[in-house]
Amino acid sequence: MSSPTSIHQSPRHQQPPTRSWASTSVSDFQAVLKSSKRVLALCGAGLSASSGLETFRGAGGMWRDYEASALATPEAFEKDPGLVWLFYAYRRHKALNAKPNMGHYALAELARAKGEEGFMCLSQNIDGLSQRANHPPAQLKLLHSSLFDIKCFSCPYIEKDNFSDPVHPSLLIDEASITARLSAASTPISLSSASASKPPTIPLDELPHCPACKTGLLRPGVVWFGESLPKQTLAEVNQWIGRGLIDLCLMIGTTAQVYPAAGYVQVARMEGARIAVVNMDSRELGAAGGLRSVDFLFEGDAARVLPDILGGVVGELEGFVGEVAMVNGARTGEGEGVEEEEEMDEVQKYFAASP
Ligand code: BV8
Ligand code: ZN
Repeated sequence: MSSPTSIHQSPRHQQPPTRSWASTSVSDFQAVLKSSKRVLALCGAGLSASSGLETFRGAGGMWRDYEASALATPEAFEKDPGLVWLFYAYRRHKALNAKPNMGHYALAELARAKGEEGFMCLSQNIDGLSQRANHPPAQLKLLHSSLFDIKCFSCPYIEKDNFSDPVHPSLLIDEASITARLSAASTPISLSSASASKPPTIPLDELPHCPACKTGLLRPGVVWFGESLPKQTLAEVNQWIGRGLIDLCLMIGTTAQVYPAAGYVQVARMEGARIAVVNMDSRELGAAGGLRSVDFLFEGDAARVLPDILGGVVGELEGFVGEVAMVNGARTGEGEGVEEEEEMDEVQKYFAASP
C-alpha cells in the first residue's frame, strides 16, 4: 500500500491535513495509459487557465463582484439580458484573444494516438480552445455547448460558430465602456428580485434580436444552470460509454461539482476505471475526491502536467502545435451537420405551427 503522497497543511487556515493515497508516479501512470483500451477525460476551466481565461469560480477581473453562476441562468437573462450579455461578450472577447495551451494540444494528440474508440474528451469548457488545438471533433463533446453558438430565447433558431467580436454593436468590449456600464448597472446583487425596478444595463432595443421570429432576444447558446445538456451530445457520449468499459478517467482542471457532467467520473469508477486527477489544487476534487492507491494525482498546471504525463503516448508535442482558424459558420465537428439539420427542422416546425 503506498504511503499518503500529498499532505496539505495550509498554515493560514490550519486546516486539518488532507491525505491522498493516490500515486504521483508518472512512469506508473504512463504504463497504465499505454495499456488502457478506453480512456475518458472530463475537462474544466483549469485546462484553459494557462491560456489566460479565468476559471468559472474565479471569473474574476471586472466580474469579481458577480457570482458567475448567478449570471449563468435563464432567470438572470430574463431579469437583465444586457448584463448577462456583457458577461458573455467579455468571455467571447477573452477567448477569441487567447491561445490554446500545451494541455489542449496534448489531449488532441492523445485522441489521435488512441483513436475514436480509445479516447473520448468531455469538455465543460465553452471557450473553443480545444477545437482550435485541432482536437479531433468526433472525440470532443461539448457538454455545455459553446460561447460561439447564439440562439433565440423564444424560438428554436440557432446560429453556430459565430466568432464575431463584438457579436453586436452594443456589446463592444472595451474596459472603459464595460466598467462604466457595470458601475451604472445595479449593485452586484442586481439579479435579486429586490432590484426589479432598476434600469436595464442595456435597453432591450439595443440588444440583438432573432432574425427568424423577429421578436425574441438572441442569447448565448451555452447551457445555463437549470437547462438540460444538448440531447444529441449526451446521446453520443452514452453511445461511446456503452461500447466498452472505461479503463482510465482523466479529471482535468475541474472542481467536478456541476452535474450531470461531474457524474461521468462515477460512471467510470463503477466500471472499474482508475482515476487520474490533474489539478492545481487537490483540496477540492468534488466528485473525483476519495482517490485510492490505484488512482493518480498530479498537482500542477494542466498546461505543463499534461504534455509531461501524456508524453509517453503522444511523444514530443512541438511538431503538433498549430492552431485551427475560427471561421464564422465553419463546421468544426463531425455530425454537426446532423445537429444543424435537426435544429433547422425544429425552426421550420415552429414557424409552421405559429399562427
Ligand atoms: C441540469 C456553461 C436538469 C455556462 C456551466 C444533479 C443532477 C443534475 C443536475 C443537478 C444535480 N444537482 C444539481 C443540479 C443542478 C446543476 C448543478 O449541477 N448545480 C451545481 C452547482 C450543484 N446542474 C445543472 O443545472 C445542469 N442542468 O442538470 O438540468 C434538467 C434536465 C432536464 C430539463 C431541464 C433541466 C446544467 C449545468 C451547466 C451549467 N453551465 N457552464 C457558463 O460557463 O457560463 S457550468 C460551469 O461551471 C462550467 O461549465 C463547469 O461545468 C462548471 C464548473 O466549473 P469548472 O470547469 O470545474 O471550473 P471551476 O472554476 O469550478 O474550477 C476550476 C478548477 O481548475 C479548480 O479545481 C482549480 O483548482 C483548477 N485549476 C485552476 N487553474 C488550473 C487548474 N487546474 C489545472 N491547471 C491550472 N492551471
Ligand atoms: Zn426567435
